[in-house]
Amino acid sequence: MTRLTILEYPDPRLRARAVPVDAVDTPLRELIDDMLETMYAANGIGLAATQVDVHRRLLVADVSEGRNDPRVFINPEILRLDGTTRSQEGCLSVPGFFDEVERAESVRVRALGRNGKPFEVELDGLLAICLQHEIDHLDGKLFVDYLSEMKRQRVRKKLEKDRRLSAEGRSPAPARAPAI
Ligand code: GNR
Ligand code: NI
Repeated sequence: MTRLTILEYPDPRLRARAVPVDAVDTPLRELIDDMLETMYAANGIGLAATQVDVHRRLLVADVSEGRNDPRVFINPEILRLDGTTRSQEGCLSVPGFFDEVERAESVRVRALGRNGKPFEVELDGLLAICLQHEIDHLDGKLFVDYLSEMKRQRVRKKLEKDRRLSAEGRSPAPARAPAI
C-alpha cells in the first residue's frame, strides 16, 4: 500500500470536477486501499479521490471510534436530503482550519461498493455530513466556499505563508494561538 499526497487549498487541482468510475477493477481497488491508508495516516474521517489528484468519483470514509469500519462509495448519487444541521467542519486539504457549515441532517445515497455492486443507504450524523463534504470535493467544492470571502482569504493567506516558510525550511506558526 502507498500513502498518497493530499492536495492543499488553494491548489487549483482541488477545483477539478471528477468523472464517473467506469470499472471497479483491481487497479481501482488498489487506489481504494491507498486512499484508506492515506485517510487513516492523516487521522481523517473521509477522503475524496480529488484530494489525492485522482479526478474520478470515488470516496472513502470511516467515522467509527475504533477506526475499523471503512466505507467505500463509488459513483455516489444523493437520492434524498432531509433536515438541516450546522456543525464544525475541517478538511485535510485545509489543514488547521475549522468552521461551522450547514448541511442536510440525513441523506439517502446510491453508490457502488468495493465489489462493484450497487447499494443504497440512509445516513445520518457525522457520516451524513462527511458524505456531503466528500461529494462536494468530487464537484471541486471545499467547505471554505461556504464561508465569507473574508474568512476564505484569511485561510488562503495563512496556508500560502505556511507553504512559503516550509519551502525555506522554517516551520510554520501553529494554526491557532495556544490557549493560555
Ligand atoms: O477528517 C475530516 N473531518 C471532518 C470533520 C467534519 C466534517 C467533515 C470532515 S471530512 C475531513 C476529512 C476530509 O477533508 N475529507 O475530505
Ligand atoms: Ni475535505
